[in-house]
Amino acid sequence: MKFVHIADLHLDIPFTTLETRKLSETRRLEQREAIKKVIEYVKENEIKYLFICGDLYEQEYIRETTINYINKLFEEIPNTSIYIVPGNHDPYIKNSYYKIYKWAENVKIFKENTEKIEDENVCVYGFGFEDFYMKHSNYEDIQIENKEKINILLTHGSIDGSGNEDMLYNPMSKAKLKNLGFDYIGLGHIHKTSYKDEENQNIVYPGSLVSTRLRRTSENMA
Ligand SMILES: [Mn+2]
Repeated sequence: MKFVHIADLHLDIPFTTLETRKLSETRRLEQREAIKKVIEYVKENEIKYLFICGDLYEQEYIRETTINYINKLFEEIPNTSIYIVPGNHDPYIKNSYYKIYKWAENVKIFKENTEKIEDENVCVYGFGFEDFYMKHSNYEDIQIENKEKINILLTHGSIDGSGNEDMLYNPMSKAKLKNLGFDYIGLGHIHKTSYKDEENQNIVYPGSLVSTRLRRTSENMA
């Protein structure tokens, strides 16, 4: 199967570390350009699945015009199933666009309780944030129902974190995730790609699509 997995776009983040308002606006337009390129790639290559693993936008700053913009892009790839797991920056809260907006028909948005979407060959399990923090999830209890299919888990959170902060964002253990037996686990939250970790090609942080430079000192901010 072919899929595209992205995360941590943080659309409409204010980029306050940039010197001028104009530069910040330019960066926000570059974010739009980045997701547009992803959609074009998906369209050209007839990719059947697009996984967006959290922090697609900034709950506090996201504008409706940006939501309209990305939803329009989603409508351009009606044959692609788009699966979104909300993260800690775009949680599925009461007034969230995930909840109140009428999204394109090919868009599926997961919530806190794990759901399973199944088609002929593929089973996608997903769960996301319903608040700005998730100290605990029931990921250890997820059971693969059909091992004949390709099983994929999508979520947002920290793996093997040791800091207090990691514990607030869906802390999970890599060993326990491995034990679940998924063919691929698509994650978001850490902005640095984990692809270079050759032992763990099936537990993947794609990295941030556009560097958000939330803090100058760390590449790992989530
Ligand atoms: Mn995050």
